[in-house]
Amino acid sequence: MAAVDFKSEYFTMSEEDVVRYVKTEMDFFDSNEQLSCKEIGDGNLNYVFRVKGSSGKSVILKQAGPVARISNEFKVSPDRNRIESEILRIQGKLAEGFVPEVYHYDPVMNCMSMEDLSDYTIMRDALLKKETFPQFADHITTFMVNTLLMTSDVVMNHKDKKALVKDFINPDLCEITEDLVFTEPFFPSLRNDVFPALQHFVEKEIWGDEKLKLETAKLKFEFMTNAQSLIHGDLHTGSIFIKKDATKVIDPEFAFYGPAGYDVGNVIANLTFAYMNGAVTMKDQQSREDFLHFIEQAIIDVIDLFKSKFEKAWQQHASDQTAAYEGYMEYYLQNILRDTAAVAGCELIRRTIGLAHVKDLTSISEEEDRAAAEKACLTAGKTFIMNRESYSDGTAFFKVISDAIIKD
Ligand code: SR1
Ligand code: MG
Repeated sequence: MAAVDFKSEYFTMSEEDVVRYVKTEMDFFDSNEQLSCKEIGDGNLNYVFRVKGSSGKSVILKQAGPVARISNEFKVSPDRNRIESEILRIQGKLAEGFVPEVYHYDPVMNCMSMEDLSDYTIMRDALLKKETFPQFADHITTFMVNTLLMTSDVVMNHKDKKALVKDFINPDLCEITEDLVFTEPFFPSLRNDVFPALQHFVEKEIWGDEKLKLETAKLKFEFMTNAQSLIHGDLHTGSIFIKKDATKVIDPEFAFYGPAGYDVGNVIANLTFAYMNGAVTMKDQQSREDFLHFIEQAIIDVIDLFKSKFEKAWQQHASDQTAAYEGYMEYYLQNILRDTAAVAGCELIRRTIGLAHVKDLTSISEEEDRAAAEKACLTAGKTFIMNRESYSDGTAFFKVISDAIIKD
């Protein structure tokens, strides 16, 4: 077999290529170890390989392909792998212990290797099994405050921050968000995927609502122009590895300088999907109550802990002179909460009727239950967008979600 050259030309690797790559391009394993490799990616974009050695050591290798896995309509620059490896290193410094360790990045093969987190579970899957994680809100708010406030103009030297804005220009991935989150769900785009029982509801309440559409236009342009913080850009529960006492954020390939509330809003919306799933599928009353109570508290805590940690970090780290003017911090934080509500709304709607769905909804087997959960997501989503200026604490956020459920 001809030797594979990993140094001159990019190609998408098979499991066998990855074994050869790890042997020749990395020094992670001892030379005499037997290696096995499995492609384990279940995301919409990339290929993720786990390579195990006979000694028990293992490593993850992630490669960006030239098109998205979910559909080859999306031509996405493999440079996203550079963005991902660089931002993981930055986030690892700002929020130590909350992201996997990156071992290497290869700009020819557009791949990176990192710590194997096989003792963790993807949070969406764990929530679908109705596992609870009482420390989650504390962990994710530390991660978000540290990465969002510390990369903003409030804290950073403004020229250094602008250099980062340039490094993290991410046009292909931003275009996906502009289209899939802010545009297509709000008109009958061919790429939408509406559960048939909801067709009339969607036509009237979403596509037929001109006021809602106007608000989404405002939000889309804010997303494109507000270079506030170096955001993760896709912080849903499928981008979080979790176990009882630890949380790791993965997959930051959508990172760019955008509105801080984009990350917080994604966390809120994706906890809401887990809540809606539990609300319609759980039959045992006590387990249902316990699970729903855990999610309710997590939603409330994400907002309230984000606020209190943000205020504390601002007092400690704000460096801009004008940021210290009385009232400015409160104004800035309330704007993040407004953006959080708006983005939670868009995420709730786009994951229900857009191209990229979530298992929390699609796995609901009873048609009536799924329709009820999806309607509640759309109703809460609309309320969040239309009334986004109105929410200042976690209880107010949660009320939108509980009010959206049709009670019989
Ligand atoms: C074409 S990618 C579809 C979705 O998957 C990613 O995780 C992002 O959320 C994106 O919108
Ligand atoms: Mg992802």
